[in-house]
Parts: sequence; C-alpha cells; structure tokens
Amino acid sequence: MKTNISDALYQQALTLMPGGVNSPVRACRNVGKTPLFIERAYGDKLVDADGNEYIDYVCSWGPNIFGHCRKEITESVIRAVQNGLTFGACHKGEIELAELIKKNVPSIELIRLVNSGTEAVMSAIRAARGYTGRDKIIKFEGCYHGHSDGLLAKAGSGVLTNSLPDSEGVPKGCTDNTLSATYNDENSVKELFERMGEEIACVVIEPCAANMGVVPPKEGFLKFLRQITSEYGALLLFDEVITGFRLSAGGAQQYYGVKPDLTALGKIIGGGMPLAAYGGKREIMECIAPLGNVYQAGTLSGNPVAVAAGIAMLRLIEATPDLYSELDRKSALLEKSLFQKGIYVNRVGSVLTPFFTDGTVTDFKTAKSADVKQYAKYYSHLIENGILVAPSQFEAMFVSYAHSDEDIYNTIKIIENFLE
Ligand code: KE4
Repeated sequence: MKTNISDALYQQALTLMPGGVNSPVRACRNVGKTPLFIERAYGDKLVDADGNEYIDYVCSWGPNIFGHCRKEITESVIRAVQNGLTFGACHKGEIELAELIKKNVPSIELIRLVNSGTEAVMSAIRAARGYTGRDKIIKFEGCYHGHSDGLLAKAGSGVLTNSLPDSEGVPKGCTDNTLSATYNDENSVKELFERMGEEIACVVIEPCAANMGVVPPKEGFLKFLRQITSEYGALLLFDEVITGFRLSAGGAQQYYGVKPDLTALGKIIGGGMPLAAYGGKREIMECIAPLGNVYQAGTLSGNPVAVAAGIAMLRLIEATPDLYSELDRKSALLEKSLFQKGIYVNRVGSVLTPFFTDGTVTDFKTAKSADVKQYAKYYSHLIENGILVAPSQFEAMFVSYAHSDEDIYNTIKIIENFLE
C-alpha cells in the first residue's frame, strides 16, 4: 500500500501543528503508524491522498451514521451556504433543529446549541452547578467528556490512550471538585455520596461508555444512578455525544429507559458539521443566560450551515424506519465473527469494540488490561487490507447505514485471516 503522498503531507503538517494533527488520536501514535491524509469520502468509503480506498469504521468518531456524502445532507448544506455562512443572529433553522431534538429526546425541555461535545458537557455541568449551588461532580474513570479542565481527571479516550492519568496544564484546583468513581461499580458511587452527597451538583456519565472502548452499563446501574442522585438532590447528566441518535432516535436514555435531568449531544446531531447541544429540565436550563445567571455563549452557536446539516440528518433518521434494526443486524455479524474467533467484543447497537484481553471488559481496569501491541498489529493488518478502524484500542468501531453486507463480509474475512 503506497502512502508516500500522505507521508509527505504528514512531514509538512509536523512543521505546523503539534504532532501534525488537530486532534491527538488522529496521530496514530499508539498503533505505531503515521496518519493517512484523506482526500474524499463517499458511502462507507474513505479515499486517501495516494488513492487508496478503505472501508471506514471510524465514521468520523460517530457523526456519519448514514456514511459519507449522503446527498440529503450535502445538498441541504449547499443550499444553506448560498444564503450565508453565519449571521450571528437568530434564524428559523435553530427552531427546527431544537424541535426535532426535543421530539426525539423528551427529557430535553429547553436546549442550547453549541459547537462541540466538549462545550456541551462543560456548559451542562455549569448549569448543574448554577442550579444546585453545589460545586462537586462525579465522573467515571475511563469516561471521556471532552477536554474542559475539570473533566481531564482519569479521562478515557485520548488521555487514556496516551496513558496520561491527568492532563498537564490543568491547575490542581480545577479537578479538586471532580470526584472519580468506577464505571459499573455502585459502591464506588454510594461511598462518595455518603461522604459528600450534599456537595454534589451532578453525576456525569456516558450512559454506554465508548471511550475506554465500548463498555455497556451493567443491568440496573443507570437506574441506580437515577435513584441516588434524586435522593441527594444531585442532577444526573447523560453525556450522549456518542450515544445520542446512535443507540436509538431517543439515544441511550430511550434505549435503557432511564431519564436524566440534563443531556449533552453532539456528533450525529450536527450531521458532520461542528454542532453540539445541551439541554434538559426547563427549571434547570432557565438558569442559563440571558434568562438566568449561568453564563454560556458562542459566536458560531446555532450556525445556519451546521444547523442545516443537523436538520437534514435528523429528518433522514426519521425517514429511515429500518435504520436501527439494519445497523444492529450488520454490527451483529461483525460481533459474532470476532467472538467465534475468541475475541471479547462489547457491542451496543452499531458501536462495538474488539478487546485484546483475556476476559470480558466491564470497567476501566479490565479495559486497561488489553494488549495494545496486539491491537496495533490488528490495526496494521486491517489498514493494509483496506479496512480503517480506530487507531486505538480505547475507542469504538462504528457501523453506518452505508456499510453494505458485502463490505461487512469482506471485513470479516480480513479480520479472520488476521486472527488465524
Ligand atoms: P468533541 O469536543 O470532541 O466534539 O466531543 C467531546 C466528547 C464528549 N463526550 C463524548 C462521549 C465523546 O466521545 C467526545 C469525543 N469523542 C472523541 C473520540 N472518542 C472524539 C475524537 C477526538 O477526540 O478526536
């Protein structure tokens, strides 16, 4: 596989950006590779600068649930662009997108559009603190909620992959109010509430973790969090940046039947453009400026072009009745073939992770026991054979509606010959 153009571009990028990338995981350092430079994408395919084509299971880390360049979305963006790129003022698209989200995620009574998942979670936590008047938050080891200072404490995803237990540059004070619990371990949460319950503003969780690899909530865990937060007057914040519109049109809260007080969304709702959101109970969100005294703002928030992509995406979801059943069917084929070859796979709907471990992965500790060198070999074998998966054991594999059965079977064949 020739990659000299990507390699040359990478050398140039290294002189301009830290690690030559605009997001650490793309540097592929943990799989001992250098990044490909992608030229174009269509359906479930990516084409790199050297003309190599790949079946894409990264799907831009989640947004592309219909694959790349789905015409309903691209045409809607092209139309929007012709009316102007950004107004810095209200426009009706914001109402339409907000209504589409509220319709599918009824726990969201009031919503605020922002530009990234990081911003969505950071702002939701500020709303929780403003509403409760409390400072402490509980997060779970191995979960990643974006790179705001207070949340880079035993985060998953990039930080876990780069094995930085905490990020440098985050002043100690910023994480003093961040308590870490163990995913799927009720006692670790109970103990914190018993010690500091009255000081806890919210519990923030990925209702199905996907940043230490996919780790589903064990039976009753989310319900337990719902109960204990209500008991202590703390709020429950679901970070559904990945799971929102991914596990179902109502996200993980519909899939698992547990209603949070606040939700952060991103990725899919932007249709591939930089757009995210946070929202929840009216009386909580009424704390947000200009109504309330919790300040949050954004130059490009509710951007008309990004909103047009988001509206097209959510309309497409509503117009595709077999979306989630098809995603589940295709993803199950991958899961089954991996499992039959002795690989431990965690899968929920169309997000899955093959773990190179000696047993099932149920939390941060078991995820970290994975053989990342073996994963690197797996990654290299796949990419050499035209299959692109996450360049890290601690991410998810995404299946899109554009993945054909034939591509799934080709993928299985290539994975099986690696495992043999
Ligand atoms: P962004 O700020 O990257 O849009 O979203 C942060 C975020 C928040 N919450 C969850 C559950 C997330 O998964 C993310 C971002 N996910 C990572 C990969 N798992 C994005 C990829 C990257 O960092 O380049």
